[in-house]
Amino acid sequence: MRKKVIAGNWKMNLTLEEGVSLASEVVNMAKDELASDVTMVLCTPAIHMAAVSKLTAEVASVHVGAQNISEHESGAYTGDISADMALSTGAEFVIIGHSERREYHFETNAQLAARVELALAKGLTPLFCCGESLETREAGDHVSFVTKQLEESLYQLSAEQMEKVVIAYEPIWAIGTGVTASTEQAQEMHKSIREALASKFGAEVAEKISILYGGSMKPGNAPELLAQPDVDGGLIGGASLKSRDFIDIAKSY
Ligand code: 3PY
Repeated sequence: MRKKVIAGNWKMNLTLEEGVSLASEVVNMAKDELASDVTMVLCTPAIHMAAVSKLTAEVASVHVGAQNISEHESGAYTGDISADMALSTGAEFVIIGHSERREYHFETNAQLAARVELALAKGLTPLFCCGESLETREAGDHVSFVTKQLEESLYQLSAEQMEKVVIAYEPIWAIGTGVTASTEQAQEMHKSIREALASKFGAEVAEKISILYGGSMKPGNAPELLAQPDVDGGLIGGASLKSRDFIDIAKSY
């Protein structure tokens, strides 16, 4: 059985007070309503993580994640967050390679490979993001583009390390646009990601890896997306900022 993971990416939203209030609503709703086999992750801005971790400690199914870490252990990297710093707040997960970071911060596949390795070495679970632009999809190159992202950031891992990674497929054209990939498009890509992982790490490893869909997932489309055989969860943007919507997505399996 693969892990069912519903992760919220708050991005650069909410003051500390607003974030604590949202997290506390999510924790209370999760306690009352959430099935025990669903793992929820709140990927908050870095300054919220310690306070939110105190709240999520009350419920086994809700965890905290960082939105990024540095590939360096520590040092003169102004503004960056290290894996140890994230861990010290209580975070257990970390998003690596979100398309917004690839685009606005020019993160490369090689840099992301180093971050995935460091996260694993420190005991953080990487939520590794991949996904193609509209241009790439329209050119019919989406499968080869995403496979290359996997090859260049994950294929250096051992099978044992790979089993600990969660993948999030996020087509860039569906992020923050309100456009969602059709269930067929999502399933096709998730299946091809699993096949690529199987050919590199073996079918047994690939079968264990949770692959999340990200890109305008909301309560209305979550049940259909989560019903696809290779869609194991979601990385949720805007809808994770509303406690009711976020919990309803997690109840959509
Ligand atoms: C979105 O759905 O907008 C996301 O980017 C989730 O990470």
